[in-house]
Amino acid sequence: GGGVSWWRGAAIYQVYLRSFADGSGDGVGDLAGLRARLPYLRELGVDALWLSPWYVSPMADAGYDVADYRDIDPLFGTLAEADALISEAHDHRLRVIVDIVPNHTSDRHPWFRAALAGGPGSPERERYHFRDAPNDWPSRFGGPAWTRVPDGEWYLHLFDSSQPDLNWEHPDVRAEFESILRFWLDRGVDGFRIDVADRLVKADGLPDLGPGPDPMDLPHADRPEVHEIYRSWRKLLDSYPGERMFVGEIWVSDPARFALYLRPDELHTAFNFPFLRSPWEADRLRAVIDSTLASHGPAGAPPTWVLSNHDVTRHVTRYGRSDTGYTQRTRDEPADLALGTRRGRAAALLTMALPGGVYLYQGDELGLWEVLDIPAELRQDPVTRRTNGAELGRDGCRVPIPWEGADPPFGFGPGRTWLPQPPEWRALTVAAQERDPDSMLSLYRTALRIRGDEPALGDGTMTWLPAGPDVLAFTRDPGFACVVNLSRAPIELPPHTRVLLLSGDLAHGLLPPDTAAWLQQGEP
Ligand code: ISL
Repeated sequence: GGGVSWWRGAAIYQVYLRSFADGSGDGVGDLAGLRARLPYLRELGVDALWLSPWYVSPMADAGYDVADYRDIDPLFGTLAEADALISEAHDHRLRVIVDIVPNHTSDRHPWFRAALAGGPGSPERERYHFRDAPNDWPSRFGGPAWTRVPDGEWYLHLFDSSQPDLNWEHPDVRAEFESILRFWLDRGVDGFRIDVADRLVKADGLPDLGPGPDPMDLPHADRPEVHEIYRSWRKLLDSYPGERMFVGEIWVSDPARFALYLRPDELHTAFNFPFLRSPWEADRLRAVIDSTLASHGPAGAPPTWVLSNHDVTRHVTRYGRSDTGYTQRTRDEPADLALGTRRGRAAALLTMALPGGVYLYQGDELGLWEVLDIPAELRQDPVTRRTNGAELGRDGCRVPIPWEGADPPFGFGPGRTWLPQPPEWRALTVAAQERDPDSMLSLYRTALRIRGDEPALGDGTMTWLPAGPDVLAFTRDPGFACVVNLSRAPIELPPHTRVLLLSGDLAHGLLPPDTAAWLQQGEP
């Protein structure tokens, strides 16, 4: 509705640039490819794009290892093309959110090079965490979080060894990131996605985790001092015209601690990972929806709903498995893709009907599944290497988008793609799905159109309706209801309602299992 900040109810589409569309012909997606496909995104009906990192990078972690925060990697294009993308997106009424990576730089960043050259005790080393000896912290990507340099000192990296953690106690670090935020705000971006937002500050003295770390007092995550950074970032952002926003990548499981990031003078929104992690079970989903609403209520921040991103197993695959783990741990967990797709369709309607904002990861709207059979030698995620192949890594959710045609590269670009696409994706190309009114793409387009027109949807409140076991049913005012059947049996729709949209056909007037309905409530 009028007057409400756009980001409170926005549908935001994650563009994973290297896998979206290839304009240059090198097999990697880029800004030229994205610019050519902006009409597709406008047509889809999303409000904003979040672009994964596009900065100069040696690409050890697909760009989450930044060597220059003020320029575009040549793999993706130029700064002039980034400017053009921002202005063309705005012409298409799409806002642009960029990814900021403040926890660590690349080991090729001039600061880290200077720190290596400066040697032990040099002021350049103080911008990172150098020590005589490591502590017991593990890297998130496997192995220890410490690497030794030739002069004998060790540096901290919570992720890959090519991603040294910055020391956020250092005034240079604070000043530099405020300057980087201004650089991109001045170029017209509408917001920032903050990478690993809860990890920036580490406990004094970098104490060991010990045998049973206290989950409420971790030395490497969610330190109380981190909030001061976001208070100053918020002031900076608010000094710019227009409604710009932050979305934090916050993996803090305690709802009260999570909510602290969403105080009115900190971040506008954060990704809802507890929802992403939930298996396709009504009771679990209901509980996570309730705790989400409870944790967002006090701060007044809108919730977000996320099904997939570039770090997790695609939800069509997750929902088609009995083990619903969200990380790519093991090799050959089978998935029933027909079941996962049916549930994915219902989940799309569920997330788009819940109060707040919704995130789509590119390919969600096509029903893409996790690609499990990428040959080991083609895998690029450092997770695969650091765990010696024990973990599959995240390449399977990063496979290039199939646009059109009967064979790979499916119009992604002229030649071979940086990761191989499954030939079966010929049924899932944009072109094939545009022709099919029952396709996932058609469902997303219709749902996003209704969501944009319907005053009840987006920001606001919801009320649970009484429903049978394993059924989620709720209303949004005025006059909108959503029913999701997670049971094994068909169910009746609530009385005095008219169907607006279904994720699957009714059977004899009943809503089948793993199917969702959007309904208009009215008089009998
Ligand atoms: O700790 C986690 C979950 O409990 C991880 O998911 C972790 O927070 C996540 O992997 C962080 O991801 C982000 O930063 C990484 C990068 O590789 C990811 O792609 C990015 O989304 C390092 O920059």
